[in-house]
Amino acid sequence: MPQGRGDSGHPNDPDRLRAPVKRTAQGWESISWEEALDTTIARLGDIRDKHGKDAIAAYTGNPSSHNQGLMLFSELLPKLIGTRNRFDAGSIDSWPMQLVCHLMYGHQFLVPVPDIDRTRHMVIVGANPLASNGSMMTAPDVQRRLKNLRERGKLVVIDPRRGETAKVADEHHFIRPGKDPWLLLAMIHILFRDDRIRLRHWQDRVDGLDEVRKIVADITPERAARHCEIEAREIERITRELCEAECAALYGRFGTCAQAFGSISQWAIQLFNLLTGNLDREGGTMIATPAMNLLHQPHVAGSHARFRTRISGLPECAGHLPSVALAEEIMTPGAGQIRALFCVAGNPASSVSGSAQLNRALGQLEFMVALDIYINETSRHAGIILPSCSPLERPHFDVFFHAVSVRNTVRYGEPVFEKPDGVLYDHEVINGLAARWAKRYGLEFHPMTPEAIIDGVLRANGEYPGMTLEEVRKHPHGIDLGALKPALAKRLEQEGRKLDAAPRALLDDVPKLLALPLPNRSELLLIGRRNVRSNNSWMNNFPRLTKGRRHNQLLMHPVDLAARGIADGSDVLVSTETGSVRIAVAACKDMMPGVVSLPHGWGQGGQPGICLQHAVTVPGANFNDLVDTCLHDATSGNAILTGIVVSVERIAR
Ligand SMILES: Nc1nc2c(c(=O)[nH]1)N[C@H]1C(S)=C(S)[C@@H](COP(=O)(O)OP(=O)(O)OC[C@H]3O[C@@H](n4cnc5c(=O)[nH]c(N)nc54)[C@H](O)[C@@H]3O)O[C@H]1N2
Ligand SMILES: Nc1nc2c(c(=O)[nH]1)N[C@H]1C(S)=C(S)[C@@H](COP(=O)(O)OP(=O)(O)OC[C@H]3O[C@@H](n4cnc5c(=O)[nH]c(N)nc54)[C@H](O)[C@@H]3O)O[C@H]1N2
Ligand SMILES: [Mo]
Repeated sequence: MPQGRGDSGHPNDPDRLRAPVKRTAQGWESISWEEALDTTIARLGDIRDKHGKDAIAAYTGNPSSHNQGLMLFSELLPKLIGTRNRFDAGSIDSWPMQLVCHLMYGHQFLVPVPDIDRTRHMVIVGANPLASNGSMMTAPDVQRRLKNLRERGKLVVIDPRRGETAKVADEHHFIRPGKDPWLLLAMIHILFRDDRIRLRHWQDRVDGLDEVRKIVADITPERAARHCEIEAREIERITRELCEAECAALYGRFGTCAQAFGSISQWAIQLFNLLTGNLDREGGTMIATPAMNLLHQPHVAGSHARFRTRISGLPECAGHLPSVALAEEIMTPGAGQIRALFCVAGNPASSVSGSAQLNRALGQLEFMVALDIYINETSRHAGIILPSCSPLERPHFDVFFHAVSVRNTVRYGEPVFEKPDGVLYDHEVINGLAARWAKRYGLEFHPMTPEAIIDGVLRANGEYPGMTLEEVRKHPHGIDLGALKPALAKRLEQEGRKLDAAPRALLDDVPKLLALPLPNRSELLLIGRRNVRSNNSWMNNFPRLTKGRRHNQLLMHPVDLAARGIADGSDVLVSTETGSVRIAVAACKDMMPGVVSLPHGWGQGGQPGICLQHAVTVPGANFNDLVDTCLHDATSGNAILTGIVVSVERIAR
């Protein structure tokens, strides 16, 4: 192994693709950009001509949100093609949150962010910012910020695992996975019961409060406690303390999105902040008003259920379809069947539920093109892979994450390394494809650069006069535009609308939640976790990140291990009706008894065709081999990736 390999990230990774490759009977072959782009469009065009535009699907992965070229360009080709089969990683992540914001506030990016620097009381439900660095809450050095918060007030974490953030909190409560809606709706029940509603500036600006009151009327803390396994008197106290704090913020992320009824959880979180007078208030939760203001873009405001997937009838959200439906849409014959995939910075074969099924589906596509830097679980199925610069070789402007930042900020980061010869930026690859498609179909197309678009949006934002990209570039460490300010009520007023506290799509789902039987306590439930040394599925090829203490075992409480006669450190078989994986188990008193935890994004080893020399040697298992694609949040179609019923067995020697 070369000295220092991987020390500076992707530029040194010997497996990183630097030129386009095509799959041949003899293996992968490097080809020129001309050939790669021409062939890709010829193949996609032929499929479109024969089977129609919906026969080409697009999938956009998570790194797109962290990449200016992809944030601004990944939709370009799918839109030119005109396919409605567009999927994204948001639907295995945050759709419930964005959908709720769209339904309540009218825009999917009107995401209230905890005012972490001023709040006096923060309750975190289903997020672990110390591992994730925050999510839909851009909070650099979150550890220091939480420490300061604790000096001012109190931090409470509600999580089935006593994880990194819970350990630095004042208080932690275990909760039964997937049962947050019970806790959160009971907290709202208490507000109505005890006359604790404080609307402040929202008075007369909210519709639907009566419906909310009615729907929580029977969700008493006692009833909720039997589902979520937090005692009723603790639910009362958590609620009371939030109400009595001078200002408070309730924040929930991945754990409360990718769960059964994730949309109801997210709705209840927004409602709670509203009803305690903390929404749109300093020290509570507020929307960011950054220099790059996506809120001025009405075409990205979001939408819901305007059309549905062909087979299972799952709803679109913001024009995209839920990724849990991708496999069946490829595998089920008939009009509208997907036959080609344009996969952009995504690894659905690892990251989406039902990995085994999706791998089979991807293998049966007529053609797939992957914009990716690696040959991994997903791109190994491609006919052509189009690589791009590594994150350190391109400039970076955070198109999205300033919009959910805990302060208003703007920054343009210059590349750390020079762009290598012959390597293209992601947007250049997409422009090359779009130009060819436009030519083939006689469509109009004018290539742009991310910088031109960003500059245009900065200039159009009247809030920060004189803000241009040139100005931002003069400040390599970024410009701090100040603390968040209340802006949501004003915005709704300008739009002549009220906040919708009781969107029909959410109300309609509550009876389904209430009809659920009490949990079966003998069931073992699987949850995930994140670690600072890995990022979803694609950072496992760096020896420096995978050496030392292993962090991807199955964590299990000693009581659960003993009940099954399993020894700490041994290999176990984790199974569901969908699949099973073999993995080492580690005893962990930080787990809630009855709950086990396995991180996602692992298990490259033993799979044919993956060209990640180091990652394939790292032991691990793919969580999503265990998850059925039929598991989704009914309102949004988001995948359920937590609270999965599993069995864990000793492997006989
Ligand atoms: N069980 C379980 N499943 C989960 C989760 C979980 O917690 N548990 N988390 C979910 C979440 S939150 C998310 S966001 C998804 C992620 O799902 P995906 O976005 O589908 O998967 P990633 O693992 O992030 O893979 C990203 C891909 O992009 C490539 N890539 C990285 N950088 C670049 C770049 O700059 N340009 C290009 N062109 N390609 C690049 C990588 O090589 C990799 O193939 O996974 C979800 N799946
Ligand atoms: N180092 C690192 N950072 C990352 C990522 C990464 O892979 N690695 N991924 C990035 C991405 S794509 C995202 S979306 C963000 C996610 O950011 P976060 O939402 O902060 O992510 P997680 O660390 O997955 O935290 C989810 C927490 O929910 C808990 N949980 C699981 N199920 C339940 C439940 O049913 N109820 C409750 N109350 N809690 C539950 C888990 O134990 C975990 O502590 O992180 C981002 N940052
Ligand atoms: Mo994510």
